[in-house]
Amino acid sequence: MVQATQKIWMDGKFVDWDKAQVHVLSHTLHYGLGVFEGIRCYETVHGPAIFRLPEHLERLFHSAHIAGLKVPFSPEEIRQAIIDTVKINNLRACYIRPLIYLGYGEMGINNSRNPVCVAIAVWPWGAYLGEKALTEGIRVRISSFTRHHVNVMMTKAKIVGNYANSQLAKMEAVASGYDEAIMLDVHGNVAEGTGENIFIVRRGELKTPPLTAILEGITRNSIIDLARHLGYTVHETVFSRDELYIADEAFFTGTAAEVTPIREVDNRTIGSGRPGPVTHRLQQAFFRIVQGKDDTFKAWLTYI
Ligand code: PPE
Repeated sequence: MVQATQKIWMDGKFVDWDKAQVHVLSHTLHYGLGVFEGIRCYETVHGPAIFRLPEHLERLFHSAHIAGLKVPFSPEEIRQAIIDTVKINNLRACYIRPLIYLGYGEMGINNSRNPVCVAIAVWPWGAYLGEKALTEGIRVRISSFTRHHVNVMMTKAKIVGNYANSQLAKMEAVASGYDEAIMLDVHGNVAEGTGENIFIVRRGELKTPPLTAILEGITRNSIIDLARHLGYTVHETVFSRDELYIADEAFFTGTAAEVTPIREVDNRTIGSGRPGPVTHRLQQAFFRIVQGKDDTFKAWLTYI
């Protein structure tokens, strides 16, 4: 169960966690058009700080723009509401979930007369794929489900309905004994995890799929910058499933997943079967940054 906190921000007001309710005929609940964000607030050596808040805020509004949702609040109002929600709940570290959804009004596909509503909830969320995932790596399978074609769903937008595809892949992977799924795009190249971007390391260089059928991950972007800063070459390029099999290292990135090593794909060991040296170095550097211990990337933290 999600760990309840005190208050949830709904359309400009704080309501008690248990009273944060919507009507069962809320449009998004039926037709899946809504957009959301996933953001982490970390406990740092200088107090709680939100990781890459401006970038998450920008992506939230871009998602709404792509989805054709007119947000009845300005980015500045939502920025302040996010900070206030973290503060009022007295949490040092938490996951932050802003959601823009279509509320109660008309039924039917035409949503033009349904109100656009906004909610912001926060809760403590530990290691997404388990504590051991971060230290030992996870076992994944290639999904039998394909990631969205670019003109079927808009994957640059974090649209609620995009996650039906993710859930099918996730449930299939878990039911067949794996920790997570990797989805291929319509051309058969590696796309992303159900809630993560993916990187491989081959011959000392990093590869990550280009921004076509995938979410433009903010952790992905951070790891690219960080890896280049540490002197690695990073290619944003397509690669196939068999190249993933013979990678020296592989890992997922995401707000929830952070930097999670992948130790096995389709029952084939990746590299040594342990988190590799490049993955380990990037993971350590990432955690130092989010804990406020690395001044080079201090602009990535918004202290609250
Ligand atoms: N791809 C997908 C499909 C995705 O959902 C996420 C985040 C990413 C890539 C990584 O993006 P970023 O967080 O900006 O680095 N998935 C969010 C939802 C996870 C959930 O289970 O809920 C997240 O990590 O917050």
